[in-house]
Amino acid sequence: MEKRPQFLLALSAAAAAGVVAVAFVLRWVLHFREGLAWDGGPAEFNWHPVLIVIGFVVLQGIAIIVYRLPWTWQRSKLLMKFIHAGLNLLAFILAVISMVAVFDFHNFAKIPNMYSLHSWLGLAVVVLYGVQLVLGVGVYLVPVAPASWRAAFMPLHVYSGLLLFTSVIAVALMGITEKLIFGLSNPKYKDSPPEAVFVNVLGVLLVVFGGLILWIATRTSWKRPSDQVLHALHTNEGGEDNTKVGPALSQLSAGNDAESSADVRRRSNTLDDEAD
Ligand code: ASC
Repeated sequence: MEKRPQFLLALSAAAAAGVVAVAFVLRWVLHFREGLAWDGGPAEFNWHPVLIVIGFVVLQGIAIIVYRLPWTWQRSKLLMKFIHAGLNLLAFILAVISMVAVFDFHNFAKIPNMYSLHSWLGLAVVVLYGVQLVLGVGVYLVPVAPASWRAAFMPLHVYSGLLLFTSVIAVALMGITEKLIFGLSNPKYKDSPPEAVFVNVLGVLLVVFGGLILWIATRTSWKRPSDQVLHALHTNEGGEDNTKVGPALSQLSAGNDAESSADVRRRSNTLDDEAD
């Protein structure tokens, strides 16, 4: 792997930001707020930020970069796809439970639902995440889609995934801000009580975590080797500098300009199998 120390640095920093963000959201609801319960009250609402940070931010972030972990490159691609899909499914389930907690709490306290921009964008993101999950499983896990479809859909799958992840963080920041404005009275948010400062730091941690995950996910040289080969072939990057993706690409692309995606895919699977 190219620039392995930088990769390990970015990964450790992301892991640290993720762990500290989870610790912060737990301390927020357990120390500054009403704790956690499932009773229709404020302690039920508190599951919302906790499950969003654990599931929708951190687990989704891990799901995005599982293919980048060099020690998994010896494992089959199929296993990694199950882990990627499984983590995303878990993140989706936790996001849904976290929304049920909010609706429950609102209905119990007779607070209107779905009036804020946070709620509109949040619901949209959860629904679209579900669509992304179903399409991802349908195209890449169920062995029916032809390789040409898989390849054609991949840029959209990657783009939507990163857009959804970024949106989740943006919507979480809106939710945090809302809660601080609604929840703090005497002293108010504008008076910067300890809770306000603490939770502002949680927001900063979410942005740092998101930024690191996006950085790791968008470095082509940190891709799983067999995927680098596919990427280079699909984008014609292999033309000038074959050394970028190692000897596998030179072998694959030599005299293979008209190679079909099916061939590429078969070869890619072979590469994966060889690594097993
Ligand atoms: C898959 C898979 C990939 C892509 C590729 C098309 O199912 O494992 O790496 O689709 O074949 O981009």
